[in-house]
Amino acid sequence: MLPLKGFSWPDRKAVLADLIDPESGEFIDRVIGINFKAPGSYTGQDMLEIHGHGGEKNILRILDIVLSSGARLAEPGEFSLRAFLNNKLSLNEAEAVGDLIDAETEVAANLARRRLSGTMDRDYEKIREKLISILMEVEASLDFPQDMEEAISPSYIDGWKKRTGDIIERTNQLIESCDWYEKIINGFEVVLVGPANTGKSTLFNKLVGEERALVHDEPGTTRDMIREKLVVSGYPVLLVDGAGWNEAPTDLEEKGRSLLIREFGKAFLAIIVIDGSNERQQGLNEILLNIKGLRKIVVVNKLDKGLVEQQEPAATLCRESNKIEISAIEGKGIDELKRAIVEAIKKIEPMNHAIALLRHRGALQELKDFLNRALMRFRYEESTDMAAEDLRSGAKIMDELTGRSYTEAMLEKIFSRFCIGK
Ligand SMILES: Nc1nc2c(ncn2[C@@H]2O[C@H](COP(=O)(O)OP(=O)(O)O)[C@@H](O)[C@H]2O)c(=O)[nH]1
Ligand SMILES: [Mg+2]
Repeated sequence: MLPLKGFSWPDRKAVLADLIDPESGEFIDRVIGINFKAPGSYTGQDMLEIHGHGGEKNILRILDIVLSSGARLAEPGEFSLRAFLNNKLSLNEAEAVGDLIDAETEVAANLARRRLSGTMDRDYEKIREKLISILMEVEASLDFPQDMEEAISPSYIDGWKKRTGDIIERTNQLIESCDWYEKIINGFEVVLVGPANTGKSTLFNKLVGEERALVHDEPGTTRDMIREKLVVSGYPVLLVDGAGWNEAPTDLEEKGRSLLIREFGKAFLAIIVIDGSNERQQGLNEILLNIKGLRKIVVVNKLDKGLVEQQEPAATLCRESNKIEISAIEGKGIDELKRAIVEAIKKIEPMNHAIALLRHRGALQELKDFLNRALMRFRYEESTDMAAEDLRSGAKIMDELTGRSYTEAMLEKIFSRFCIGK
């Protein structure tokens, strides 16, 4: 029993109490104590919360008294682990708590909240149920072939095919949601690209809000790649400034260019910056060739100098895209550009379904492979028992994803990233 004077242990009621040092009898703090009787607590066990006045010295003294009265400090994640073991929290919800704590942007926090509200568990449960109902029918057709003669008729198999196909589609959406989540954590990579001297580095600095990249009127100033993380309307963006394109690159510029080309493979979006005060854009054809297939925003810079009519291929590019006219130096059009970046991001946002955990991507991929195999066997009317085996493997994966089966190592990995007290 803790040395709390006046504390009378009612369940789930805040009680004002004086905390006394049991050794010296000295008054330590006037605290609020809340007693939670099992199973009505976060962990599902008996719990006592003590709310003292803030301040490091005071809190440490309170902690000291609690510890010398027989308590011990919790391991990182121990509260949530106990909550999981006492069925207060699903494994996925516990992990969402970790994600919520780690979230660096509002969007990431919202995704974690969506998971914490159980949307993902509900999605997984639905998939598991659907999968098991197909499996049961297939197994029945194997166990009682005579009774089920009808059941293995083509119309039945068609039903299995369709239902398996539906689960595959759902699994695909979840895998895509992992890609989205990864970008929410690591940032949507946006690469600035264009001929030399069009103002890419000036724009980079403007977007980042500091003088990060060197700006110079001499072409070829930027050769190395510079990256900076920024948050645009709550979305994390990894902005990359690299070498420009000119027609006779030096060795060093050539190296910078190949670095940039490699970057295009990972990028989410390219911002093509052209100099609107100049009618000819060096190397633009080659640039366009290199960013083929990438999402694009065209930016016409140096609005303050007055824009001139563009020669090809810039003329066509401007006509066919939603170009944005800006002055990087004066900061004109920057908000519009930011809006366009956010719009491109939002286009791929998974709206109406759960966002899976990154840790689940591998398992979801495996599930999809098993289901595709089962589908193939149904389609080519290969032996149904092989299809059943694939479905069973898929169901096993769903047991893991729903937290029905887990290993010590998994728990260790999930809960060890929590900080103490969670
Ligand atoms: N007038 C004007 N000059 C600009 C603008 N943006 C960049 N510049 C100038 O263009 C030159 C090249 O800029 P920089 O950012 O280094 O271009 P980069 O080679 O594309 O990175 C510098 O002299 C800048 O001051 C702009 O919006 N208006
Ligand atoms: Mg530059």
